[in-house]
Amino acid sequence: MSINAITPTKEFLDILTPEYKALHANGPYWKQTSVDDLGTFKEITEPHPHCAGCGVALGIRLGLASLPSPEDTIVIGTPGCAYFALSQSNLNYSCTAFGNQNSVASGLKRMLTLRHPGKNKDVLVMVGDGGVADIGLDYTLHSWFRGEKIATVMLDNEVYGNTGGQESGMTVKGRVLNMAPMGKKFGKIPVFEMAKTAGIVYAVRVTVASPKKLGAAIRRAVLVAREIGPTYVQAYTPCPTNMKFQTNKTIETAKEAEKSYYQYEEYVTEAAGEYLRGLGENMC
Ligand SMILES: Cc1ncc(C[n+]2csc(CCOP(=O)(O)OP(=O)(O)O)c2C)c(N)n1
Ligand SMILES: [Mg+2]
Repeated sequence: MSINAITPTKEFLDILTPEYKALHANGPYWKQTSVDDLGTFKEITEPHPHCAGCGVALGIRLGLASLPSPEDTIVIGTPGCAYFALSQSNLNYSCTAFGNQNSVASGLKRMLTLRHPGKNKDVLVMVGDGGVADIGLDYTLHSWFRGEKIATVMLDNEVYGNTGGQESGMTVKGRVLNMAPMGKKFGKIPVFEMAKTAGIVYAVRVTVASPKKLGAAIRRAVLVAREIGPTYVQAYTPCPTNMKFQTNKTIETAKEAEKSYYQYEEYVTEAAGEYLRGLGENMC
């Protein structure tokens, strides 16, 4: 893949939107970036189609700014709010049928490894909590048991945001939603803990209220997945539309969660730690 991987077709140039042209001209392919550089390049088209104050869109922007090799990365999504931003990024992107993202990612990673021996081709899954914890749970866990060298990011807004507000496995107990009027009857599925027993070699639980930590988590998850094994980042990305808080309170909401049930945790196996230290990564 080269920096020209996403190239507008000449014949269509005159009908492409200015936003898409700006994205192509100023996308994140040219240099290694970090969350500190946000605002100096475009990671997705603006305006993006998410609701005001969307935590998922913020999580995606932080993640895309942190990729170690964006030009050699393919992002795998699935239906959900994340899809709308990812499909408008200047990156190789593919959307799967709802839930089977880690199966598709496994196949792609194996194919890229065979096709480009000796080169790093990063496969990054970025999907919602419903995609990971509900319909995709078995595929996700099995990709971890198999030790597939892919990074999985859950953008956890604790709801099926895209379809109007049904409860997900990651919704907290008792939460009343547009389409869960009686309140959820059980607590969050412990995917973070399950990841550890399913063979994940590096995992981080984090929120969008800690942008540098979130960026570092995604960068490290991609790096470790190259050499050591499957990695997982669970990022809390609160949804003002469904949780019904003010659109300027997203970070505040995430900060509150950090103090109670969404504490930062970095789980590093010995092999992953040794590899990261060898790359000069100072652990949080
Ligand atoms: C097989 C299948 N079942 C159901 C759907 C409908 N569907 C689309 S998105 C979605 C929920 C997504 O929730 P989540 O993964 O949490 O993402 P969010 O929209 O909250 O970001 C559902 C049920 C679908 N597209 N395909
Ligand atoms: Mg969701």
